[in-house]
Amino acid sequence: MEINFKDEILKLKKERNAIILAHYYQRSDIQDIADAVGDSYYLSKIAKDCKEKVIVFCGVKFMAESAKILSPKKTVLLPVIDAGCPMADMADAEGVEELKKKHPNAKIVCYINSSAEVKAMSDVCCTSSNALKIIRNLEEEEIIFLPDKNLGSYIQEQIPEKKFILWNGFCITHKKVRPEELAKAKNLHPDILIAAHPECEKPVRDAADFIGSTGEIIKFVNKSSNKRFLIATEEGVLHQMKLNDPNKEFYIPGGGMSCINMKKTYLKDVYNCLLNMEYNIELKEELRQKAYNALSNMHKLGG
Ligand code: CIZ
Ligand code: SF4
Repeated sequence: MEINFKDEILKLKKERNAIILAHYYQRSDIQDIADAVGDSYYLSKIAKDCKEKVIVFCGVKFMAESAKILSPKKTVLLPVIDAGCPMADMADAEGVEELKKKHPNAKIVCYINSSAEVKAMSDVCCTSSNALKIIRNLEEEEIIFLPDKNLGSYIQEQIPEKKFILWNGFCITHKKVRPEELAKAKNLHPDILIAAHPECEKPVRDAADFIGSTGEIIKFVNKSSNKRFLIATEEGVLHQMKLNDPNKEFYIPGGGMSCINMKKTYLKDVYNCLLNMEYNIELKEELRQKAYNALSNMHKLGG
């Protein structure tokens, strides 16, 4: 007999006293069964404050790790063990240590897309929705920012009075966008509005009408009375936009922008995750406490 994954997930979720969190980049059917859908900042706040004992994190590993760092007493499950983030993997603790020695007066700000080890070496964490606020709130003039050089250079453009030392990481999904695709869309539909994520490269950001995090892009689209939008970020965000505004038209550069890791999670994985209570995220307590400081500072400075 075929399993109705949706019904079984809802049943198991109750039995396990679990909450299902889904990132905006997840598949539509995963977003539809989730208790909360959002960006990593919003989801990390829910993970911190929720009453459920089990958190099923439909996203990539650094997100589930962040939930565990914030809620160590809860069981945090990642449905697909190899759903990672290549950008997060581009930074390592040894490299951060070296930079720290070279720039002893700098504050280390890490994008939430980083490993627990890198967070543990950092002073404060940020996401694309709170990075500007957090860095403006820091007294230090020198900032080591990692791992995303594109988000880093975007922040640098907005806060020119500070000195930035940027790591050389990038998102492979956002790197694929070419500025020609944006120009082509404008030629084809002169009324189109282009929204881009700051993980895109500078020529793409420069060609956009709006730059923001996933949540900010969704808000921008929702508030606008325009009909057509080109969205330069992972295409999962279109699901909430279409639910909010079914009459608007949405386009993606190159016809598609999909993060293979975000798309590894299917309903059957969420079902197996709740059935077998796997994959359990565990962290050494010393590492967790150090990484906690960076995340807790993010909530203090970016709240
Ligand atoms: O912070 C996040 O959730 C990511 C990865 C993107 C965004 O802008 O929301
Ligand atoms: Fe990582 Fe980019 Fe995928 Fe986000 S979209 S999880 S930054 S590879």
